[in-house]
Amino acid sequence: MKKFFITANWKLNGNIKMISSFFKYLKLYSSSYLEKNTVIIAPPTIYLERVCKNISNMNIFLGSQNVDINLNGAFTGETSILMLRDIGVKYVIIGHSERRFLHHETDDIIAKKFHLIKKSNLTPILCVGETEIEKKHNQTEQVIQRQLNLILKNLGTSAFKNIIIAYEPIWAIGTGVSADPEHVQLIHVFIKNYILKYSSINRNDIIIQYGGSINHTNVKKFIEQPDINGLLIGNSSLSAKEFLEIIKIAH
Ligand code: G2H
Repeated sequence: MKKFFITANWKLNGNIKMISSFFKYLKLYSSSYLEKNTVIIAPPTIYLERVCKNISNMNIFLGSQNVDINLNGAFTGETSILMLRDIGVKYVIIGHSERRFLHHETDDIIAKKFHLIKKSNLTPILCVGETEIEKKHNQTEQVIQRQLNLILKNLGTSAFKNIIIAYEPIWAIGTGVSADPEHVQLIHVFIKNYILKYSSINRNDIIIQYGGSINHTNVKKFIEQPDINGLLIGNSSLSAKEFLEIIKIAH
């Protein structure tokens, strides 16, 4: 059976004490549950190394929540892909709606980041998704196409090899109201078909996570959908107990 990809996106949360108790709990109770799934944890940049030490003998991969478009130089406050790779990061989240809207990241910036991550042999987790208004106007597919197009244009048919896409309808993020799993399934099929139109990759190699208000009570129906290949989890990944509950259900 194919692996399921579960990413914890801690966003701007966590501290030294939380990290220590989080991994103490996971080490005690996770045992075999981590093996069947690919589990990725993306803490705030300042805690990447600390998390890296904690996962050293666990079946968990290190993810970053962001990366700069520059490799080095006079860019105060930024972190480059070379630095992330240097400390053991394997996955990088880009295009999250919080970065698109709060940090004014355009499709162009996101496409540059995508390219850089792939060139460095790390795996991008590219977030796409529509706002509530766009959904009301039936523009979901159009918005997602726009979010994918620059990447396709820049990288061509190989663009979507060895990457993860996360479909995150913006209205479902951190609201406690998740999307309807069957609707998400349809959107994932749409994304896969769109990618396959322009790529030489195998359908089974396209990995699409769903993100938006996932918790242990609503996760089962998402996991049951054939084209939901993983989850990007915010709030519910901050508690080791809740996060592990979700992993166990996906097991
Ligand atoms: C969506 C998700 C994780 P949450 O942003 O990326 O957050 O699970 O809190 O809705």
